[in-house]
Amino acid sequence: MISEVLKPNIQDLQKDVIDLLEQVSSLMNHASTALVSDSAGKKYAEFEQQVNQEIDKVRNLELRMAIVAPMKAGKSTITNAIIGQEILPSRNAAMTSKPKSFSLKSDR
Ligand SMILES: Nc1nc2c(ncn2[C@@H]2O[C@H](COP(=O)(O)OP(=O)(O)O)[C@@H](O)[C@H]2O)c(=O)[nH]1
Ligand SMILES: [Mg+2]
Repeated sequence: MISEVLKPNIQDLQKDVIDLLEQVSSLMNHASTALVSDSAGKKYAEFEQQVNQEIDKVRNLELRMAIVAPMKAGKSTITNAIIGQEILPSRNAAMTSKPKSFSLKSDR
């Protein structure tokens, strides 16, 4: 039996990820400032911006995940398992033959 203490807590995980990304963002800012006269400085400023966008996604609990595999590999099955609902048919035959996109917003 897994103790309650060992169960992952979404708020703690979210905070840890945001803390780490903020450290990365700060490093990128430091590098872009230090290399301002170099072309690399611009690149680090872009990295910083990208990391900040990812921080916003983690704050809003947004997840974008590509699930790509051949037919009948289990894409629909794993999508349903991740979401926790049978939103896609999953059979031993071609069921969902076109690219699908879902947007599920957390209520939190
Ligand atoms: N043995 C086994 N069968 C699986 C697994 N995942 C999915 N399947 C079965 O493989 C078949 C195709 O799965 P599906 O999710 O529809 O594949 P998709 O075409 O990639 O979306 C279904 O009959 C599933 O029940 C798995 O991990 N193990
Ligand atoms: Mg499918």
